[in-house]
Amino acid sequence: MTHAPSLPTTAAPGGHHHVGGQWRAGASSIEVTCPADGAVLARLAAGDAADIDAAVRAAREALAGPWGRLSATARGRLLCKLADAVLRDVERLAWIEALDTGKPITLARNDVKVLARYLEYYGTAADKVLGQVIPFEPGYSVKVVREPHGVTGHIIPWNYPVQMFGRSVAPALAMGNACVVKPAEDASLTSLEIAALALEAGFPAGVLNVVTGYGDAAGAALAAHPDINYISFTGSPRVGALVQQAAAVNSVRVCLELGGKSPQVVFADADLDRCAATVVKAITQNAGQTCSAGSRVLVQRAVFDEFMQKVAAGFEQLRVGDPWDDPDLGPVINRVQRQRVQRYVDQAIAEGVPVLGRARVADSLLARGHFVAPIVFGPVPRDNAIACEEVFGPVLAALAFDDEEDAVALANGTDYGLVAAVWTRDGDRAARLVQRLAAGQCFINCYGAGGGVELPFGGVKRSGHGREKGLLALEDMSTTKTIVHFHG
Ligand code: TXE
Repeated sequence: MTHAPSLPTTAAPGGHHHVGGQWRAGASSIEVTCPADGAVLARLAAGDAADIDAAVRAAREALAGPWGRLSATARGRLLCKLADAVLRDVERLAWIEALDTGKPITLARNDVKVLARYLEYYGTAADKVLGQVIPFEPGYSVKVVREPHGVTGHIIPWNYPVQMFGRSVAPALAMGNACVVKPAEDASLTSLEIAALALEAGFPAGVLNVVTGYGDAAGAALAAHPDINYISFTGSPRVGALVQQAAAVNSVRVCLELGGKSPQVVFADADLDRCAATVVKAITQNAGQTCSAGSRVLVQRAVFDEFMQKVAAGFEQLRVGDPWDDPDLGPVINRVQRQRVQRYVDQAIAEGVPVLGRARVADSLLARGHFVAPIVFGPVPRDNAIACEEVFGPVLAALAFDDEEDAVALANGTDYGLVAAVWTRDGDRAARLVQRLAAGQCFINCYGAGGGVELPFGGVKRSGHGREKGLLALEDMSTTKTIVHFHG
């Protein structure tokens, strides 16, 4: 296909939020463009504190209404019905997502299916969250029950909008919270569609509200709102700190997922071919705009050249193109992100860091879209910016290490700690290594492992705190009440 398809029909009228089960007109509007060709797709409402306030009130009213009295089983059924509606609309939602974010259509389809999987997973788990009975003094019965926080806020980034929606919102709904979602200004279209589908699936009005707009207005108002009880944020460390500060004023619990500089540690005895293919994909999928992107590869010196030749060959074969041509990777999200990535690349080149390989991007694409050429550097000096900072683009930094001790020091040597991988045929070494790696998720001889919704996920150090995905998310999305009954 050489021409962009047009945006599928949307339930959302342009310039509206979804609050209290209704479309709410916004004060002014944001132009939505496709990152691949700049085509104008839609207009979004630029929400402000009044819109956030209306959404929080709608959520509070929903908690006081039938939603607050629904059984866990009934809540779960609604989530499963929403999953069915999402699966029925996979094509429509995937095309909206692909055009809005620039990601290849196959990746967008997968993201929508992952959303459905989150809804189904937490829908079927909703009535399996158990409490505790605690032995205490004679004459007392003590139990601990799990309760929802109340109104939960969800600030979502633009890199995987539908997936992040599912990851953050599905466990919150399963536990009986009412949600206010602030999607990223660069990728809000699918969030509005999911809100409309939730209403169709039978969720009471006000349970799931979406306020679009800029971070420093709508996002900041949500983080600082005195009547929310929990906030989940995925984005940059800078804004994560702002969100945590704002929430601290109201003593609101925060879950932060702030990205990473995730290392893959490759020993000489690894399956180098399978590893090289995985390393290429882990930093180029979604144009490198993935919190868990494998942005550093640490290679044992003895096989550095041999292994990096394979990785470089993989980079050179990558197809960069428009989302509708289903390439390996599309453009990055916007002009600012493209400039940010390009600055890192230009600086590394100016500093003389060797380029091992890069993919070609057609001039016609570069002229009209926010495309960047995937590139691999190495050996990168250990203190170089591209070895330490999150670039959030298809830029891989390769570094050499000597032995296990050196590998651990290098792997743990950044401010981040989200994901790490070890590649070796020596099982004992792999077990030793993962014990010492500072990361919330460790992989052995694989990476990303299909991104299973069942696998708890979250960071240590500056990658954030709190746990999403898996059953642990249900704990994060709820609080406990201890009930002490004296009966003599
Ligand atoms: O993120 P922001 P940006 C990283 C990545 C990227 C960098 C900048 O390194 O290059 O961050 O991206 C909302 N109060 N990640 O500028 O600004 C904003 O509207 C409340 C990693 O886009 O953090 C959006 O909804 N909210 C990452 C969300 O925060 C505010 C995903 C994220 O935007 C706000 C994205 C404020 N003051 C970027 N300001 C990951 N961990 O996956 C902005 N927002």
